[in-house]
Amino acid sequence: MKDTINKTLESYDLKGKYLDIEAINKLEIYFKSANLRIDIIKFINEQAVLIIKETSAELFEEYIDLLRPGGNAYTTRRYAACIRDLDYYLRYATYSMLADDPSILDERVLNGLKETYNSLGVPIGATIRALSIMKKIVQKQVSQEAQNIVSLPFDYMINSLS
Ligand code: CYC
Repeated sequence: MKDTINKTLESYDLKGKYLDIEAINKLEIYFKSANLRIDIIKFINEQAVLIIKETSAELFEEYIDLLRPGGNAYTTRRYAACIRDLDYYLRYATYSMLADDPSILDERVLNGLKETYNSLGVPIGATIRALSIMKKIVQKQVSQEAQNIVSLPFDYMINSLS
């Protein structure tokens, strides 16, 4: 698990160098965005249940067959697994937004996920769609300057599953 600070320090420590202007600039940008990052994750934490509810409602409206016999989210056990997965995506997205780094997504969410989904018949296309719906729902409720911070982890998960 990395963030901008330990990523920068690790690389300068490896070179045995003091932080140069390039590193300082990078850190300054990160520190300046810290309050915004905190505001975003505070908002998402408070709205998490609603965000997941809206995401699943939109997803299953588009992919209604998933809820019917033979669909991957059919039976309450599998429906619950799907809602739980959406919650994982949202929670880890907030961690990644705070760190400004996607490595936690690789470590905790994405490693082996495609293989697991394929072996259980969880449709990856619908999962990617769910991530993009979730991203849109969060984006429309945050400020203009928060848009990139919000989109980064969702785009990262979407790319990794594509
Ligand atoms: C299952 N989702 C799973 C499983 C894992 C994950 C490991 C198999 C084990 C289990 O059922 O718990 C995902 N587990 C994770 C992730 C983490 C983790 C991401 C990181 C913290 O620990 N089905 C659909 C929808 C989609 C869906 C498109 C919701 C977006 O049709 C999800 N995931 C889904 C379903 C299952 C599942 C239905 C159960 C499949 C089954 O058992 O047949």
